[in-house]
Amino acid sequence: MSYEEAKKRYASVGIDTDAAIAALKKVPVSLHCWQGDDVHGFDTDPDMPLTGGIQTTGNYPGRARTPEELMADLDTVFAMVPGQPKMNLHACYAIFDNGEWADRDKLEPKHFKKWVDFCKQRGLGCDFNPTFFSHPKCDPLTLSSPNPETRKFWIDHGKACIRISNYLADELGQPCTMNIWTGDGFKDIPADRMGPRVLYRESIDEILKEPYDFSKVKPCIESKVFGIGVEAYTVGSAEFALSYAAMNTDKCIPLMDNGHYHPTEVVSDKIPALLAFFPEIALHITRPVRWDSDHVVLFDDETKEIAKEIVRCGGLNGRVNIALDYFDASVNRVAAWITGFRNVQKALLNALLQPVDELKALQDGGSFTKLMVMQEEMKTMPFGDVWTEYCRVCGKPADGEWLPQIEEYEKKVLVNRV
Ligand code: RNT
Ligand code: ZN
Repeated sequence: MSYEEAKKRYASVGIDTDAAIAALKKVPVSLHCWQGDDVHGFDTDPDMPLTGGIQTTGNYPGRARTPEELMADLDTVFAMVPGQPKMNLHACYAIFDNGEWADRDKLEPKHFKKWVDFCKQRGLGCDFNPTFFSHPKCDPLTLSSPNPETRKFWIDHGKACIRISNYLADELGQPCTMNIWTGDGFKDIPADRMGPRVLYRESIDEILKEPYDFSKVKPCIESKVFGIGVEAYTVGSAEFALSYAAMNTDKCIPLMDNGHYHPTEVVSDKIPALLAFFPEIALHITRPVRWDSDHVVLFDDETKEIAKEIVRCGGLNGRVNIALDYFDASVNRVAAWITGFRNVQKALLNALLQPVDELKALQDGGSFTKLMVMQEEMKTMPFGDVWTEYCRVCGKPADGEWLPQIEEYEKKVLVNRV
């Protein structure tokens, strides 16, 4: 079927495909830099293990080892994805000039100047994350450590990151979300579950005392259920993170990562619950397989439902900050990056092509039979033709056209990184 025919089919249920395409083109989706190098970064020795209870598995060739390699890979991703990407950096991706180095508590905006130049040249905004893991000062706790010296180091890191986020927002003219996540927790049953949480709360309070304009720098609090090696207790649990955000709505927003809940809980259902209270929320879109495994995002049911809730709740108008968070080292990393980004675009486009008002009227009128049938029949609409048109309008390859180019990039560039 051609786009023109698809457009007519959608018009028959009251949907304007051109309007959907035009709307999606403008929605920023934050692309995480850490898929390109297995969450290593550049500020610690290359043998520093990944800590914090997160893990990349696989040893596919081609991991980016330098800022230049990572930026080249990012450009390859940008060439293959439709829509409006935004960069998302972790503090450990600081770029130091000729032998200069600064520890995390001493990081400065200048260590991100090269990233600012990179974003400016490409017209991108940039989000930011303090890196509270993979560092000798994790004892293994960070912001919730009983050791005041450890806590101070990490509080100073958080403050430095606010100053850097402020710099990114000012230089790039777009708000910067700054996500606070720590892997703090215990492998086995703790004796004191409240103490670390009180310290964590106080540490975040200290970090957020660093001045910032909340319309430009948006600190987020991300919760988690458990990590590898921290199975029994997570300091920043769901209740902790949500309560912190709820008690500090003038200072921060909650962030939900869909890998961070029990397996039968769904973030799609939590989005409208939070938006009933919070003016703004943030998301990490990932794919948990049995645990928070951070598999590449697919065009699967829950990703589609998350996108539908973002659209239905008016989240595309700035109320939902959308970011990606997955890391797979078992396949071509660049192809993984592209696949996840394109799938989030697909899910958002699909959501924009739903007859939201009509379905809502059916629900409100109690017509649940028709609601079920219509929702099912929307699944066989010619979505693929609208997707192909979206890629064309954005000047990006359609499905089937980009992988051969990445295979070439692998042969020419990635395999040489040994
Ligand atoms: C970990 C969290 C966190 C990290 C990134 C690297 O479980 O999801 O967001 O993945 O900060
Ligand atoms: Zn996350």
